Amino acid sequence: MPPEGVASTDNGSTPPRAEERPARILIVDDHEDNVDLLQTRLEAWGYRTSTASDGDIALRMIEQDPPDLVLLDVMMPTIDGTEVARRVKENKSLPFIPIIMQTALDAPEHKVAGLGAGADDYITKPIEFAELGARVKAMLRIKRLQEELENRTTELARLNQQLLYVSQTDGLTGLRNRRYIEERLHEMFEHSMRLNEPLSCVMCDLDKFKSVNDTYGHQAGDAVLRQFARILEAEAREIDKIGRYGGEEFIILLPGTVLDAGVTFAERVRKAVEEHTFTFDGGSLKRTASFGVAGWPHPAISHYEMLVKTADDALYVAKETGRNKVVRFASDEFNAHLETDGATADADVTSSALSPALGDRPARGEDRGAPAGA
Ligand code: GH3
Ligand code: MG
Ligand code: MG
Repeated sequence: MPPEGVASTDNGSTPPRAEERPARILIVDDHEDNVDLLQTRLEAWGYRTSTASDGDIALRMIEQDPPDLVLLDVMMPTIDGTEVARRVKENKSLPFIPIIMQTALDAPEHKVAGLGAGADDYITKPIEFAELGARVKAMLRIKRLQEELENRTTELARLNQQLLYVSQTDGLTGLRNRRYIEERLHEMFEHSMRLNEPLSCVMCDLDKFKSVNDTYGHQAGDAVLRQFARILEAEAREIDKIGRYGGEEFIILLPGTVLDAGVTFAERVRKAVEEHTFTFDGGSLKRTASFGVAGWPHPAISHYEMLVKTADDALYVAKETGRNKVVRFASDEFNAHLETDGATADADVTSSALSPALGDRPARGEDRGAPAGA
């Protein structure tokens, strides 16, 4: 009989392969003679065995050190085999353990009860050894397939997690990428409208960043971007969403935050950037950043895309009016700039989100490009 889980010839004389330990079978029977007989035969086939003389002991052994298969007698004192099968199959902390019930030939109801309780197969007494060998082998094959399936499922879930992370993350800074932020923004905006909760959006962009690359090289530029990301993380709250929106442009979504508080946050970040000395391999440098802040509720903002657009417009004004500053959407400064910029926008109408002056300029997104490694 060539048993499963043990490489062996039909007479079971070949020792198990070294890399694969032979399957361990728990024999549960209250008749010592039966136990001895089964144990001798299974061990002769190369399996490892352990034995239990009643259901209580069997359950304890299974829980402590789950065997690969249980050969389970039905009629036993204390807990009978059907109950043992039921408890083993109910215990979700256990791996899949095939159970073969040993039932009396004249008690078909035992087969029905055993299979109903979760046994995987049965064999009738007196036991025909050729049949026992075949059934044990078949059950161990199923167990191995089951384990392979579980391993693959676990691996697949791990890979899916990894894929999800990569698809949402900016490779250079480790921040969320634009796609992720836009998805969250959509959700957060809907949520805010539903619960009438404020939501602020900060767009920020490093000032004269191109010159970092031009003067110190791209590696130094990358180092600055990474450090800038860490400053944003240090200043934001756990619930805020920080993302890299483009090359050297970042976005922060601040749920439950009114425009004033969004401006305070941006001002704090601005100061932190101004005070920070960026270091890179071979040197250090100082840089500043500009910020545009918009917040819902605002009459000009009725759609989540408009929240980003208005923050971006404010950022544009911050750049135009000197950099290293925070500009609030629809503030006096914002509106005054639009007027000098040749727009007809009226601060009270607050239609500037879509004003010709800002609408005509090249969309900031166009020169953003895809961030390296995003
Ligand atoms: P401004 O103050 O108006 O924002 O000027 P700026 O130089 O920061 O802006 P500009 O748009 O002229 O240049 C942005 C530069 O950012 C150009 C691009 O090469 C650089 N950049 C974009 N992504 C990366 C990146 O991943 N790594 C590095 N090192 N540079 C990047
Ligand atoms: Mg019995
Ligand atoms: Mg810039």
